[in-house]
Amino acid sequence: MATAGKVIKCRAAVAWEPNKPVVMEEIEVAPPQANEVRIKIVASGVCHTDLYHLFEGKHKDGFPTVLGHEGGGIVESVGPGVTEFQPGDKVIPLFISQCRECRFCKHPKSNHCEQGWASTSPDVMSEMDTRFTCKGQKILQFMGTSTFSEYTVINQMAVAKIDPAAPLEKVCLLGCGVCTGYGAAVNTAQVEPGSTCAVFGLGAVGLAAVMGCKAAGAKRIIAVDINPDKFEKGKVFGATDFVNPKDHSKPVSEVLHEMTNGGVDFSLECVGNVAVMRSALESCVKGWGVSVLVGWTDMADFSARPIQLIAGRTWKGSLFGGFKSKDGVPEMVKAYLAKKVKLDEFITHNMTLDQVNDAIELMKHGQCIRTILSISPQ
Ligand code: CXF
Ligand code: ZN
Repeated sequence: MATAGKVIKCRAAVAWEPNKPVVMEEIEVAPPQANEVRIKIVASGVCHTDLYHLFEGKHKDGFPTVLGHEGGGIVESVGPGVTEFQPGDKVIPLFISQCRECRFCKHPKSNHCEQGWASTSPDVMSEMDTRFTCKGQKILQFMGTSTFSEYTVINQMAVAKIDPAAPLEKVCLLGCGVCTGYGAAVNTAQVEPGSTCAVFGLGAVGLAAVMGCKAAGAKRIIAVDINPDKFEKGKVFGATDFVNPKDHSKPVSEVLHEMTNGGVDFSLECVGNVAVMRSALESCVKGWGVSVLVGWTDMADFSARPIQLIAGRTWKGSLFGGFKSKDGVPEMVKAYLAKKVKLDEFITHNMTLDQVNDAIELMKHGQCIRTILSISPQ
């Protein structure tokens, strides 16, 4: 490549400060250093976590940054020591790494690799080390990825090589939301055939959780959302029953207990709201019910009565659906190509990177499931 070893000037959406529209800027992207890969980003989804950082997060040191962490692209060049990737490879950036060497990578039950940004700066959700500059200033890389940019640089332990036949403008969704929801059902809850499940929140993560419950053989999947417009999509992914908590005067957990003769086997919270987390737990059946926290927030504590767990319920959480990222993403890409996993149905809008602020507004007002931004031509 003519650009290998050189600084690339390209376009990126820079979030200079919280609560402000992002700004399209020309940035400089340094060549990849040892064990790093420079990637031309082709497409990126807009995930709620991008908005969380911009509008809700703790905002400690997390700016200026380039948001975006649900992308797909093509390797432009590789740094010294990289043997696994070559220019032209199709890849998905990973916001949790898989170094394969740390205690967590070696343990079969965890995907919490110790090597990535999340182990050093989970509060600010930004990586301090960066290959970006703009107007003489260092620009942080959000969640170690930054996919709202034509080019980015990522350590190879946080990049997954995928099937060259995969359409990047669809499989980019496997970089966050779809793996997060699907894996929470399949890997973390370990939903069983014939079981009854409840999914709270029908955004992309919740819909993917519904799809995971169905794939695992659940017989009944109760979708819970305060916006009934989302129920139609819920049906597409396999939901069998629909509950709008606003239609009932009693707590939604009581409604679910009545519908299921004592509570669901598995519940998944896909909102990121501590009151909903409690409802999801309380909706489970005593004795064996399992409730999984999938939605993200670090702004409030949660609470519940100890009897809920003493009575035999299990409360657990899931990050990136429990998938070991470098292993899991290529497998999910294969599952999409084999039509075992849906992706197209999540996409409600397609835009260009220049329209990123419109995409952010849509998401902010709950008017989309996923917008795909096209970033660079393939
Ligand atoms: C995120 C949620 C916040 C912590 C890291 C993972 N999921 C994707 O957006
Ligand atoms: Zn995300």
